[in-house]
This record gives sequence, structure tokens and C-alpha cells, in this order.
Amino acid sequence: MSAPEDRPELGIAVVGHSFMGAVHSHAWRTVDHVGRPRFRTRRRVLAGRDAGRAAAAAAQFGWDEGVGDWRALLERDDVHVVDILTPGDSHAEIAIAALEAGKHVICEKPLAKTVEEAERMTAAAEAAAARGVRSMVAFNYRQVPAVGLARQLVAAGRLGTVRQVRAVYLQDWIVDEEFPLTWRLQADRAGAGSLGDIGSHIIDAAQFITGQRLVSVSGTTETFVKQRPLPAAEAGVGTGLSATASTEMGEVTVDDAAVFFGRGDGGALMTFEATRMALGRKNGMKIEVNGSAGSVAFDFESMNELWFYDGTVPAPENGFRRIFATEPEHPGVANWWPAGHGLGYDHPFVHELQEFLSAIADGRDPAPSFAEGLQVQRVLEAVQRSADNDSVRTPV
Ligand code: SOE
Repeated sequence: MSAPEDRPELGIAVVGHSFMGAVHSHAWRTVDHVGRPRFRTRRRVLAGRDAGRAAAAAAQFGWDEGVGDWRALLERDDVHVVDILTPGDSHAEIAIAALEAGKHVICEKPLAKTVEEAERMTAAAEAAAARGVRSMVAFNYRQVPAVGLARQLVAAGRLGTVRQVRAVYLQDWIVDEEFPLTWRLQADRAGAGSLGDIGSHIIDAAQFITGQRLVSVSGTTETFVKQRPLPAAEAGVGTGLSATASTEMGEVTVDDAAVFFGRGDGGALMTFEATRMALGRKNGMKIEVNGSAGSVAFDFESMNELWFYDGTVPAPENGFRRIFATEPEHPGVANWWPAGHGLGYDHPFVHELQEFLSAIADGRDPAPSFAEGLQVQRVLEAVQRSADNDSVRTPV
């Protein structure tokens, strides 16, 4: 006999069915089984741009139905949450309409294509919050237990004064010059290239761990491959980053790689590199923080580990030690597997939904809010401005 169900139900809708559509569908499918969220969730609708493909995706990913236009979600009383997993060019329109229709909104990163869009989204989020409607931007890496632990160590003063951060995000999926010009390589759809797509993650992670906000930046970007074949067809269902090429060529309008540095409001010097051209590196999101009393180092390719150097330990026996961030006391771990059994890429997306659902139940704004997404957008735009001004110009 099953236990009586006393939790209110939230009807969920997702918009998009490519890589993030697949990942978030998986997270929505799982969130009900991890701990006991204060809402039951029901995977009601998956929206796409084509009814047939949306129906196929809904069947594949376990949604009640698929629809060919996200606007259909706004009128529905059985949809309480809209999860936006589309390219950046539609985030603002969908998020603002959904918030105005009283739907809680979770939106993939970067929040928008431009600061102006992110400002409008944040204004809509703040107006909606006054009516109890919540919103969140999906920076998944801050939900990795080892990253949360790094933040806790900084907050507890174990690193002393944070002086330096070096963060890189290294991928190689567009090294092949024949890789097609998918939306992530088009400025009018994505806003920026590596800078926005993966640079936004390390900006958020650096600020999240240190508690410092970037107040000034300088950077430069490069597009190594200027032309690529246009994609043969629209992204299919759950196709990840892959695509097939047509014979027609188009201009790449975003950066392939970005390097930049900046100063935090607590005095830290931070350096960043975001690239999709680091041949051999698949998802190398790494961050190291050095303080006056200790250091931490994280590498997503070993995501269950945090390396900690405690400067108070006597020198002869000191060194970086590996903390296996799989204990129930580590952020996000308690409801999963016994200590030492580890988590993967998909789990932080579930943590993100847990935070979102808890915030709705508590009547508070989830973290990170749209306002935090806007602040990251401002950093991205400042880096772009610096790059456009050719800030790396002092002749050698
Ligand atoms: C592609 O660079 C991508 O899928 C990003 O869009 C994601 O945010 C990142 O988690 C993995 O790489």
C-alpha cells in the first residue's frame, strides 16, 4: 500500500529538447525520489518549435505531452513552473511572459543575450516575486558538492584573506573546422561564444566560492575558425552538442576562446580562460583559490574531489590533501548514496531543482536569482567591451 500523498502538486513544463532539455528532463524525473521535496512534481508538458519533434521528445523524456509553441503553456492552470532550456535569443521573451502569467521560472545560463535583456528579466522577476512568483538562473556547477564545500571553507575563514583566483573552462568540441555553425556559434542566437557559454560558469563559480563580486575586468577574445558549414537541420531530440553539416558556409560571429582577468570587491585578483579549442580537454572546468591561510583547488573532471591546503599545518607534514566530497555533511550529498559512492554531471541539476522547489515552498527567492544572472551578464559585457577595445595592445 502506498503512503497517503499530502503534498501539493506543481505542474512542470520545459521549453527545449536538445542537450539541456534532456538533462533537465532527467533532473525533473529524479527530483521527486531524492529526499522529499515539499511539492510533488508532475512532468506535464514539453514545448518545442515543432509539434512533431516536441511530441517525440516528450515521449522519450517522460512528459505527459509535447506542444509546438511555448505560448500554449501560459494559459494552462495545470502548469505552475516553466523551465527555459532554449538558445539565449528566446530567454527574455519566454521568461518575462511566463513570470507575468504567474509561472515560477527557472532559466538556463547565461541569463540573456545582453545586459538590457537581463535587466528587463530581472525587473520582471522582482515584480513577480512581490506576488510570490519565483525565478532562478541555472548555474549548475555551484551545486557540485565540492564547489559548495570550497565556498564553506572560504566563508569559515579557513583560507584567510582570499588573494587570488585562477579559473579555466576548457573544451574542444569545435576544434574540427568542419564542425557546423550551430546556435552556440551565432552571436544573434547565443550572445557570445565561449565567453558566455562557459566563461559565465567560471565567473559564477569564482564569485560563489569567494563571496567576492568582480568590479573591473580586462580581456581579449579570438575566433580562430572564421567560417564553418551551416548545420544541415534543426537540432533533433537530445542531440547534445552534435550536428550535421550542410555544404553551405557561414560566418562565425562569436569568440572561440576568451582570456580575461579582474578584481573582486574584496581585493582578490582573478584570472579566467574559457575556450572550446583546448584539444584533448572535454569539460575541464577548474578553479583554484589562494588565500593568506589556505588554498582550495577543484577540477570538474574529478568532480567529487576538493583539494585543500591548510596553511596552519606545520610545513614538514603539510601539502594539498584530497577531500572526497561524498560525506552526508557535504552540500547536497545527504539524500544520495552512502559516503564514497560519488556523483556525476547530472546530480547538480537535481540539487538546483531542490533549491528551486524549497525556495517556492519557503516563499523566498532561490539562489542564484535573476539579479545574480544579471550581474554575471554585466561582467560578460564588460569583458566583451574590453576585448572590442583591444585591451591587449601594449606592444612588446
Ligand atoms: C557547451 O559548451 C556546454 O554544454 C555548456 O553549454 C554547458 O553549460 C556546460 O555545462 C557544458 O558545456
